[in-house]
Amino acid sequence: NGSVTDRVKILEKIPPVANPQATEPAEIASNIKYHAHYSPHFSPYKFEPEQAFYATAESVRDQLIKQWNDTYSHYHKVKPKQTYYLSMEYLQGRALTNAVGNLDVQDAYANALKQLGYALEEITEQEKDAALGNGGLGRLASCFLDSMATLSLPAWGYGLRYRYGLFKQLMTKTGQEEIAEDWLEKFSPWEIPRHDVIFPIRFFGQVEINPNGSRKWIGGEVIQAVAYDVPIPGYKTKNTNSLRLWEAKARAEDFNLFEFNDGKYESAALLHSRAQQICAVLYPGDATEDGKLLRLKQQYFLCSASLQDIITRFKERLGGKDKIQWSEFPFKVAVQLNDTHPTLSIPELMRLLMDDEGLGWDEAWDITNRTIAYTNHTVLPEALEKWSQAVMWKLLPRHMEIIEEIDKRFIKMVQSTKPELEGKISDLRVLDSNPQKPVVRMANLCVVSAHTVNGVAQLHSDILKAELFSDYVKVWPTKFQNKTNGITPRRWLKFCNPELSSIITKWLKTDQWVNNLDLLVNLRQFADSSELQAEWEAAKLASKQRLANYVLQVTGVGIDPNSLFDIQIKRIHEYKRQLLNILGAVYRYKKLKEMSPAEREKTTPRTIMIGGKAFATYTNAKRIVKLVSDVGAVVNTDPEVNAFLKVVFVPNYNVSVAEVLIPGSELSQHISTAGMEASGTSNMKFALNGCLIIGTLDGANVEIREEIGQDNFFLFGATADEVPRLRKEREQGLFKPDPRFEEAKQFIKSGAFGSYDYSPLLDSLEGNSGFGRGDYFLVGYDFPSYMDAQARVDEAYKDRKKWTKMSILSTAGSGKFSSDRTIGQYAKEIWKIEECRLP
Ligand code: B1N
Repeated sequence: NGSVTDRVKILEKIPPVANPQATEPAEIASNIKYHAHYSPHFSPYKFEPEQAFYATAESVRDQLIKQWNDTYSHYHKVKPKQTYYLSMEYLQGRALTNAVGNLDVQDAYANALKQLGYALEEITEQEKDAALGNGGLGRLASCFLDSMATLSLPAWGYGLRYRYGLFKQLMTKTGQEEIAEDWLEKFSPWEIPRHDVIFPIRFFGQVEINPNGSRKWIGGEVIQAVAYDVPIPGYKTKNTNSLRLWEAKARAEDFNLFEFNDGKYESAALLHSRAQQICAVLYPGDATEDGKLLRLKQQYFLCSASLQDIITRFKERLGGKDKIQWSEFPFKVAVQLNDTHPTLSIPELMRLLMDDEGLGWDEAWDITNRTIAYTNHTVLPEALEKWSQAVMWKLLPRHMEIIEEIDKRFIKMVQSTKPELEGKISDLRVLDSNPQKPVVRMANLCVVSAHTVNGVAQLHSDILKAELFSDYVKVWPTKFQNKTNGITPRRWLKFCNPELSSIITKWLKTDQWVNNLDLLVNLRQFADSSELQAEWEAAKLASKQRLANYVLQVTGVGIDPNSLFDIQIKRIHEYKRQLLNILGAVYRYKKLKEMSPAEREKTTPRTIMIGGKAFATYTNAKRIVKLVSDVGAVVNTDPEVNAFLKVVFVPNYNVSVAEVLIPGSELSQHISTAGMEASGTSNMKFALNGCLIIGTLDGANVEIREEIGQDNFFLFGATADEVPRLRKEREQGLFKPDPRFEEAKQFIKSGAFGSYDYSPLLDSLEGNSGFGRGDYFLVGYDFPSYMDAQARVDEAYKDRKKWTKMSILSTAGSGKFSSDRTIGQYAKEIWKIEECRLP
């Protein structure tokens, strides 16, 4: 790592040669230099880390594009049934490490960069995260893309190319502040603009009835959807799939030259600026009417562009046959809706088939039903989408006609086949015609229209069948399935934790576990080996050290790698109960203060780290963030106890921060109120990296505990079936709080952590406060069993041999949670698609 001039000198010795097929380090170095030299983005006379990143990425892209084109022609030739995964969110994170890893050119690139005076790790750090998602649902979509390519499945993602993704979280004196994160500031080397793939998208307007009775949607405003393709390489396969992101663009003729020349600059470009709004930001707040309309426009934009594209490809692959066999469509196309956000795909497919292709209702309905499947990701009532019928009639009049017809036919079908459900029809209907506020219930539209509905963990799927969708089960007993979520072992073990990965490969004598994660069970037989344990501990310590360096760099707080690293990272939400975690930390701090120095020495030193973003308008979530950082400020500077306890709020949690935190974790918290977290996926990432879990019987925790063994899981708390009764008892004033819970709250109220007004937060924990929801999330009820579980953690950590064994058993039991397993099940049990591997 020399100076800039050294680097330029090194660079001068390497000839710039465009060579997309480069495999040798010297050739790759020349190809990187070619991009540094001839790509117009930077001065060819400089070669600073940022420019080196872009040139390296462009070199990797050369290889990706080759494979991506080959994959496209292969699918085009073989014409397999293909899946299209529709999602409003993708949390891709960084792509460079993943691309060189999946292409298996990591060493060659590291070597090439060395010749150019750089370390690969230094270059990968330059990349911005692509954060086109909010949390678990978006990251799941990205893990799925990785697995679909790795399994050589003909399966593409569709999404939106947001100009600004998830905000950047700044921590200030007042707590969280949001600022726009400019992931496209320079440009993204991973996207291929497709000016040849473009579709018109209509909004508003009216429905015209033709003399033959057919209908046509006309008028309103029309904008264009332009495709940007992101190549998705698989691991140990040449298959490279597409993530197609749509961008909104006004037509040239919609720029009003006449007005512009007349000095009316803004109104001249009105349609251009309206088009720009559509992909401007991820999930604009829907508190205002305008925000709501924009979100609905985004959803329709994704659905319409994707379905027009899918139909175009279906016709192309039929190869110009004069009569299109529409009955073939469900044998060539599977569409998966990632939650209800792309529900408008249902009426849009109906509209395209009937109004554009001339099919009748029954045929169009049969095709739509056999094509579309829906995944539910939440039972939280506030997250179940409902759109105002009035807004829908205005924006999408033809779709509302179709939705009304679906609703009408559904009612008739239930009345004739399930008369015993007569009394339930008003709840089951797609339209809620409550005169106060008539809405369309998107989940109902999905259940009524899709051939399959799935939940994302066994417990969640059981709850869907027993509660949310129980009456639909009586109508369609076989429609409901479970597909427990998974995570990609490439990004979440092999690439983010190379130390642990090499140990696993060494002991299993194979690296096949990377795409056959079930092989990890073979580690069980070595769990008692002191040799493996020593290697395992050394790897963990190295990751903890790297994490400690990171925390110091971003917060200025020094943490001790010999303390127990305890982490909770996820979106801040009351049901996820970060408040339970911090109340536990407050109690621990108070007890440490009361101890004698000799007593303190006997405790297990801990570093509690909490990270996550609060939705900008979710005030209680923001108060929790503020409380965590205030507690940290006091505890970390208290010389009496700060050798035994640190509390750190890790700012701006995102995918690449997770890649540093997870390998360095020893205990992670997945402590949601039972029944509320549909699955969770970070729990799987932690377990895979040998981190023990303290958690409730919620979401995928249940299955993780089954797989790794109950002795290796710190369980506490009420179960999902007890929750309704406990809430009722709480309301009736029958709850007797544990004195430790009262003590922790009182300590905060006493001002120990500053004068910020925490009363709205603390009041939300009270039974009949009228404020909040009377401890709706049962923090008070679960507090004592949580503290007892934490005491078991402290004890267990003292026996390091035992702890390391438990850690090995966590990794060994995580095979089930590979997204390769999940996607294999979707492919076989829902999509009915097969591998289509490039020769
Ligand atoms: O989806 C994840 C699960 O692992 C989590 O448990 C679940 O909470 C998460 C509205 C959502 N459910 N619903 C959303 C996201 C964005 C939005 O605008 C709802 N996210 C989840 C993957 O299955």
